[in-house]
Amino acid sequence: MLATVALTALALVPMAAAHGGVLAYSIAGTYYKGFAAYNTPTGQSSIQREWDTYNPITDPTSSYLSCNTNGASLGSGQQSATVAAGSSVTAYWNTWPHTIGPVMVYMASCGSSCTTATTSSLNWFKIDQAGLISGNLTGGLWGMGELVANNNSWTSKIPSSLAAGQYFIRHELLAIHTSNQPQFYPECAQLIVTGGSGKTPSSNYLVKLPGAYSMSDPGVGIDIYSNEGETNYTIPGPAVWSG
Ligand SMILES: *[C@@H]1O[C@H](CO)[C@@H](O)[C@H](O)[C@H]1NC(C)=O
Ligand SMILES: *[C@@H]1O[C@H](CO)[C@@H](O)[C@H](O)[C@H]1NC(C)=O
Ligand SMILES: *[C@@H]1O[C@H](CO)[C@@H](O)[C@H](O)[C@H]1NC(C)=O
Ligand SMILES: [Cu+2]
Repeated sequence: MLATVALTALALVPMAAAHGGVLAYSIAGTYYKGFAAYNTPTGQSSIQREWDTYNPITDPTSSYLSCNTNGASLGSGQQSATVAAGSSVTAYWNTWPHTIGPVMVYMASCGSSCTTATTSSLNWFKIDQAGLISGNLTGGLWGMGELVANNNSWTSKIPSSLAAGQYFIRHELLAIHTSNQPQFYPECAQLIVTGGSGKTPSSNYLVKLPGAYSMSDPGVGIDIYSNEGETNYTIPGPAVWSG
């Protein structure tokens, strides 16, 4: 019995270690711990929405695509980071095991409250992305490789003209090392943006998640090994809105 329990625990660890997500943030210089996946939300307090597993989402139309598994709010434990438009946001992952695929960062306005918002109903816009930076599909430098080289972190700027208000920031890694089997790793955190100059993205920059991606997108249902000499990659989703 004890042996069975020990083996089960051992079997789970490598799976968790093989993937992961955003564990913490530095927002305009202040450090915030994220939600602790694999733990009950009861008693947790975080700016990050709940997420329950280090495993990827493998269906681009999954209902969890916006903010990961059970991305419900933490009730009274749910917090938001107050930050001026134009500030930098750094997300920190666990030791990230994948280097092939793009990094994408989105935001969405929540209206009056992010804590009560249903993330799949929001209008998301992209503020940052990096796909194939140089070289070819199998041997080149990807956004995700740059993330790994940079202390498993990614820094983006909140557009300085963005209208003040309550927003999500959503970091997404799309690992494409397995042929025709995308792996999406999204995590969301709540922000209260101050300052700015009242600008908002027009409708052609706004998408629903799920809704923006499909397996037929060239950058989603992709077999990099059958096209390894190619040096172009089409990052899925809308164009970046820079304000
Ligand atoms: C590297 O990332 C960790 C969080 O994973 C952070 O605590 C540390 O400050 C970072 N180091 C540097 C040099 O930024
Ligand atoms: C892809 O890039 C790698 C690294 O530069 C190189 O070794 C390899 O030959 C390239 N593959 C093709 C098919 O061009
Ligand atoms: C690379 O460009 C070609 C020609 O435009 C296109 O057909 C192909 O889908 C692109 N590859 C990727 C991975 O986006
Ligand atoms: Cu993985």
